[in-house]
Amino acid sequence: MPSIPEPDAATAETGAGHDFVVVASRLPVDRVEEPDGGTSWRPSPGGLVTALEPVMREAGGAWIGWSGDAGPEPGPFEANGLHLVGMGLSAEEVRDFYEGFCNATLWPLYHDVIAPPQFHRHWWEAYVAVNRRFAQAAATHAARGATVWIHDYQLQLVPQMLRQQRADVRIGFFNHIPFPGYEIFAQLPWRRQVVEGLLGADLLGFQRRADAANFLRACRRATGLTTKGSAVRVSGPAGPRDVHAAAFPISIDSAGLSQIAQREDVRKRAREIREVLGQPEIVLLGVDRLDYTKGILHRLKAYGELLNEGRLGPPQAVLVQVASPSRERVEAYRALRDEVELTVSRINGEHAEVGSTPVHYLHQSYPREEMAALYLAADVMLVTPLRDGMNLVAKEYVACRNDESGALVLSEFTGAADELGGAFLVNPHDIEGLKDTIVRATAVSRAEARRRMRSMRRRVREHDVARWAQTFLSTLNGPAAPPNGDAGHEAGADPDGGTSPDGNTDPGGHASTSPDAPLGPGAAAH
Ligand code: GDG
Repeated sequence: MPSIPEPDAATAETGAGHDFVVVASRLPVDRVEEPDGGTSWRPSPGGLVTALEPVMREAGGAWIGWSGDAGPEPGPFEANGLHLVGMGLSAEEVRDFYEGFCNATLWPLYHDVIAPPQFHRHWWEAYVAVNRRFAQAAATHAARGATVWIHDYQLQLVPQMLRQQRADVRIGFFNHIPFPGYEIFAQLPWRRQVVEGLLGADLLGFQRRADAANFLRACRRATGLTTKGSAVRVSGPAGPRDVHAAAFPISIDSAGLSQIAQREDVRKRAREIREVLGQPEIVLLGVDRLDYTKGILHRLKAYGELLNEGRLGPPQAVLVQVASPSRERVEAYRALRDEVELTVSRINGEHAEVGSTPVHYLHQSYPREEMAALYLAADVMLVTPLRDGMNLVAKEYVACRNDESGALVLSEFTGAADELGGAFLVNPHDIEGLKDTIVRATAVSRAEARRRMRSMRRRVREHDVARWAQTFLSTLNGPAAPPNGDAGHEAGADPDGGTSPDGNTDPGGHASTSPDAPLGPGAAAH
């Protein structure tokens, strides 16, 4: 494992900068403290790094991100042949920027205020300061005319801050989480600054068309700018330019995961899992970060009622719920953990017998192979978020089901629901509907399960994460989508700026911004 070189040496090595720069809140590696007191880095493979690694290697790209610990800035270093630039956050910034503004303001706000967002001015100040440092690092490490791809809600001000320093670079931004409707977004005291921050990009990618439509509406309402189709017209020192906002649904390394699921050791492990569960007819599975957006409590409520009613339960059916630890220092997450664990205990207390447990609750993180074995062991996958940008777990389950068996129960409020038509779609708030759908999924005929799974597998295979990255980057670097022109731009209402009232700027009011209308080149490509 490579250790961190002296920053000066590494900076010298990066020379005049990189032609491709990824800016994300986290690095694709985790810091490991060695027994001898030294530090090394272990790859933390995720879909994003799998997708971007080939592009990074070909372009000699750099990845700018935070290591995940409070402390000094690691600076530039190399790990696994990738050029990485480690950003530092102080303990106060971890509290105010990361746990505060990112996880207790933006996260609940952008997930339809499932939990109440908190607004604190000093958190906002930390957000501005950290975004400025990331923008500065991007400006330092990008070569002339480079492509810079910024990721997610933690860094929404970086596009504008970077453009102010480096008008020569091409800037893309991808939002991994939903972009909320304006009525919710408008609660944010700094809504105009956030929209303006994002508009520093050339291309803004969202998971779903509805997210892009919400953003375009926020542009009209919060800044009074005009939009036409997927384009927002902004003015700059070099004259007007169009920023495009479109849907680019993210995916997974489908082939890689499917291969893992075919390995004999993984298949054996899947059989072992079913054995230790007592060879039930039906294994139900939930896999989520322990997050209030994931609808874990709704799922447990539905399952608990099915047990009470004798419609499901051991020895015939058992539920395995993996809830991987997440954001444990944020109060709402601590409260959720208590509630989930109380609910699981109640269900098990009431329904377990010696040697037979209805809910197997695992508050742990597992290696990728174990996750694949769990997906293989599960007859019915329960994905019931109240709101989710995409939900990769749904796609991972599908990718692992090489024999085309298994059923996916999927919330309508996930981005994945727009793509996986073969799923059993549910509204997780409708507990009776959720219960009926779970029972229906457990009783599906082999032929129907196969038909549903086959169509979902085709989608996930053809639209993998590499295609997602290629589509986004070729759109970003391609000829400007619709030509710039000043005719026909819609006038935006500007309650903040006090111009014309919002007559008819909702989606639906204009075909170009309706959630059902194609929104630009990305949408057309999928
Ligand atoms: C955000 C958006 C969007 C979970 N536990 C373990 C583990 N995982 C992996 C899953 C999956 C990933 O974590 C979770 O991805 P999701 O998409 O389900 O959700 P978020 O973490 O909320 O991700 C989301 C995503 O960004 C991408 O744009 O889809 O909407 O919220 O890959 O497998 N992996 C391992 N052990 C675990 O215990 N190895």
